[in-house]
Amino acid sequence: MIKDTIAAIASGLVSSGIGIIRISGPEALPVADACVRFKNGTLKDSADRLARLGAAYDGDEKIDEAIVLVMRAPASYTGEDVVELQCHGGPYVMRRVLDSVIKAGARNAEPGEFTKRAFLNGKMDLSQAEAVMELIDARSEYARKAALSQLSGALSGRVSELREKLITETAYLEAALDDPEHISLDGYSQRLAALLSRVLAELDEMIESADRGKIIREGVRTVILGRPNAGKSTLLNLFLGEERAIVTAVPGTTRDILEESVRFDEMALRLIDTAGIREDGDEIEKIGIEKAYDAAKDADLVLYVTDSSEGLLGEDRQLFNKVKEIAEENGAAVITLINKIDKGTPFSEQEAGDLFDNPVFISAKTGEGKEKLEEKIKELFYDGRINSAEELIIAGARQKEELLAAVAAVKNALSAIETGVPEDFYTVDLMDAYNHLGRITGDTADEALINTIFEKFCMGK
Ligand SMILES: Nc1nc2c(ncn2[C@@H]2O[C@H](COP(=O)(O)OP(=O)(O)OP(=O)(O)O)[C@@H](O)[C@H]2O)c(=O)[nH]1
Ligand SMILES: [Mg+2]
Repeated sequence: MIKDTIAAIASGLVSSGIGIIRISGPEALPVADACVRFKNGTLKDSADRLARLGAAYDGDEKIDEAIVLVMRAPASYTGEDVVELQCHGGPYVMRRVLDSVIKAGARNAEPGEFTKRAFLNGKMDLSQAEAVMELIDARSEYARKAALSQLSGALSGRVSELREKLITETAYLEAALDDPEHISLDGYSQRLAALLSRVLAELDEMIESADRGKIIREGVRTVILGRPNAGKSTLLNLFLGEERAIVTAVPGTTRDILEESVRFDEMALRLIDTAGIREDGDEIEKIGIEKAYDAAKDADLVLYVTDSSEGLLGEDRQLFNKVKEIAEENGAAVITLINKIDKGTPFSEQEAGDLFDNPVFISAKTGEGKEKLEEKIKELFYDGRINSAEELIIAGARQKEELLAAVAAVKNALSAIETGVPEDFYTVDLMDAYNHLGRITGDTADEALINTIFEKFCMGK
């Protein structure tokens, strides 16, 4: 049973128009009463839901004006009595109000503790609670939609359906084993095998969604590579719309890795600018080149930039082949940018296509060709891989592990059926799959798992 009352700044410690101090727990109303005053009356006997102008006090000292919101249990975010004080959004003001609330008997909330209470009070399941953070962290339209659909229970719904099937079969099996005179298992194994194959297919689909999901959540990890002076930093700046990276006519300008997030359409890219690759750089440059190769190793996409005004240099092709090898080894896609077309291009698209993968003609300086590049990225990473927005169900890394464990258990059951092992052996596997899926929704989650999930939350959520 949760007995204590918690409080935190829910709106983040940055200057903003309004700052919100959230109080939740059985003593939320008396605690708030001790630190707010109204023209008349108190919160103790307020309506179930209330919004009222008052003032936040520390003892007899007025700290700020505040709109006071009351949401009584169970109709609140946490399922407990909740009071929110909306004061002015200055970090200092909010701290003073929070201090006063703590003095009045609340305790500082741990990160994610409000949402953890919502979970413990049955307001949402574990995958929905995880979706709260995903929605806060969403960097693109796809990420937002995926998080919202998980928050609305789409993933939990599918997982629960599968669990339902597994438990129904287990119950039937056990009943039959207990009462073989009345319940026959003739032909049952075949029916069960067919059902488990369908379950497997669904699990596989969800696992696949997790792999796509990483790109949707975090953005396409895009590493810009090429020879010195090809225009890599200019390209980064073009995407950012500002002079973020230093650009000069001197080859070897960029020495270190530079990482920035950009958005276009419904997607997000993590763009990584690197040092131009050549043999004869100085010591600093050599370290930069090392880092460039390292970055390429965990890229989803490599943008290989070449200076077309220099013609089709042999060095460029050599480096391209090396980069392509690294990309292929690590499962990354490659797009070649034939850059500086504003200076005129001494070769055709056909010739570029023969030498390089996915060539896109572009001028990083003028922006010509940027749309074609975006189209290409969309084609490689999004088209046909993302279902319609409404059914955007994407499993996260943690969920994927449980799905994989469930797959292993279902496969065990299937091979037990195949080898004709007695029925009571498969119930163990079915229950195993059932329990792993339960860790996604939280039905079978232990305290340690729950704690590790909520520890990652931000303060005040
Ligand atoms: N005309 C023209 N010049 C460009 C274009 N892109 C880059 N440049 C110029 O090429 C030079 C090198 O550009 P950078 O963006 O610094 O090239 P880089 O690949 O980052 O070079 P390093 O950091 O040295 O590896 C600069 O003078 C840019 O202004 C382009 O599309 N057209
Ligand atoms: Mg550069």
